[in-house]
Amino acid sequence: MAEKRKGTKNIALAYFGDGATSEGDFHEGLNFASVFQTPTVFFNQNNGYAISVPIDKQMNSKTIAQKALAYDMPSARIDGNDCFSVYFEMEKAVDRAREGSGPTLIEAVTWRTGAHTTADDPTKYRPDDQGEEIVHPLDRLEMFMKNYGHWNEEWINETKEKIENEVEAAVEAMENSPKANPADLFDYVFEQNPEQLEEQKDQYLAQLKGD
Ligand SMILES: Cc1ncc(C[n+]2csc(CCOP(=O)(O)OP(=O)(O)O)c2C)c(N)n1
Repeated sequence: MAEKRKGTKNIALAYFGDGATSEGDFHEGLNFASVFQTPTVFFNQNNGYAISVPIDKQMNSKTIAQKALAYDMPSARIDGNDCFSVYFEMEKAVDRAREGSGPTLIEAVTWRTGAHTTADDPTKYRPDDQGEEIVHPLDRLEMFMKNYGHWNEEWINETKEKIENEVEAAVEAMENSPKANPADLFDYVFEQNPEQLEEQKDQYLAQLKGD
């Protein structure tokens, strides 16, 4: 909305999971964007689970895309594992936002191949064979490129090497960056910390020092 008021062609992209759509903020956000016709694209990554909660236990609607109807907002439910579908639907929504035609909701249906976090164990709540048939989007793209004669082994290898080097350089830069000051966790929220927070800060810093 700020960009709209400033008169720029900038837009905002909001990425969120299926679980996020059951939070109030999602609905407030959609309503606000619709009322003020903000240049926003809401991109929902529906991977079927909000940590351990399957989508049919989390909502009673058939799709996430249909929720846009209530806000009179265009929406699309697409195959989120299809790079082209994601690209072209996103392009349409971005163009619409840029030309001042308001927000869009995209529901990209995909699958979480691994755990939610390292603390999560999906074997506890997902049948082992569920999602077995899903082909990874990059593997699908590779198959497409090979089938249609766009696969250039040399370019692929060069690109892989370039990306690996870029990631390694970023990791090295990160590892060599100055260590954060743990006291920052407690500072800069209140002008003056409440007593309890000061106490926690002292305890925490003492613990880090091994006192
Ligand atoms: C406001 C708020 N409520 C609850 C949580 C706890 N929480 C963390 S992740 C998560 C589920 C998110 O589900 P989804 O949006 O589908 O993301 P995904 O599981 O696909 O990563 C919840 C409930 C939180 N981080 N913030």
